[in-house]
Amino acid sequence: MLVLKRLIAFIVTSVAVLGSGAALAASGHPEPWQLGMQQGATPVMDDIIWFHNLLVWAITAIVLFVLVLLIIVVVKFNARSNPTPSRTTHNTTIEVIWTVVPVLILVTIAVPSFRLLFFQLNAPKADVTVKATGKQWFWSYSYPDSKFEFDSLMVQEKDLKPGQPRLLAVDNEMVVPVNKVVHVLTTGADVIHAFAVPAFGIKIDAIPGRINETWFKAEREGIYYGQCSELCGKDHAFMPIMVRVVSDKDYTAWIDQAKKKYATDDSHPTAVAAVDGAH
Ligand SMILES: [Cu+2]
Repeated sequence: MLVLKRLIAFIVTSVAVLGSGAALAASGHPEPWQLGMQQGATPVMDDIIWFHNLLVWAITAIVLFVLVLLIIVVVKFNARSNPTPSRTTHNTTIEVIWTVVPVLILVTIAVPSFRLLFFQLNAPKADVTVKATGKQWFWSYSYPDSKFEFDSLMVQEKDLKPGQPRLLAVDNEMVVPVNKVVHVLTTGADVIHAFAVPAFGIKIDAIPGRINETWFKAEREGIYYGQCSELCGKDHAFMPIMVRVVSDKDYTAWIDQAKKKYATDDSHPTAVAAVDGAH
C-alpha cells in the first residue's frame, strides 16, 4: 500500500513539475526541469517548433511501425514456430511500396522544410539594424542608424540582482522594438563566435573579416536570452546575449538616452573601432 501511495505521489509531483516547466518556458531563458523548446517569440521560431513537432510525430510513427514488424518476424518466423521457411526472394508489389512510401514521407517533410528555410533566409526589409560583434569574451552591439556602440558583459555571480538569471544576465543589453523587423549583422573581432537566441529561432556564426546577417521580429515584449554558440576559447560559456524587447515609445526613449550614454568620439577611435577599421 505504502509503495502504491508513494508511486502516486511521485507521478503527481512529476506531472506538476513538468507542467510548471512548460508554463515557465515563456520566460525567455531555460528553466530547471524544462522539457521541449523555449516558447517562440517570433514567427520563425513558431514555425521551427511546428516543424520539430511534425518530425517527432513522423519519427515516432516510423519507429513504432518498424518495431511492430520486428516483433512479428521474431514471434512468427523463428525456427521453432516456422520450421520450413519460404523460399520467396522477390515480391514486386511490396518492393514498389517500400520504395514509394518513404519517398512520399520525405517529400511531405521536404515541402515545409524548404518553406521554413526560405522564411529564415529571406529577411524582410529592416526597421532596425543592429550589428553584434563577438569578442573574447563579450558582445558589442552597434546601432549604425543611431551611430553608437557599446559592450555587453556578463553579470558576475556575486553581483546578480534578484530575478537576474545566472550566466545569462548582462550589464548592457541589446534593446529592440516589438513587432519590428530587426536585422542582426554579426562579425567576429578575434575568433569565430556565434550569435544565438533560442526564443527568436536565430543562430548565426560571427566570423572575423566577414558580415553574416539574420533577422527576427519579436512579437512579445520581454527579455530574451541566448549564448555564444561557437567554441571560442576560455570564457566561451560566459558571453551571454540578452535582448530586451520594448514598445515603440520605450525604444525611442532608450535610443535617445543610449546616444548620450554610448556616444562614440570619432576623433579618438576606441580599440573596438580600430579593429573594425582594420578589415
Ligand atoms: Cu564566443
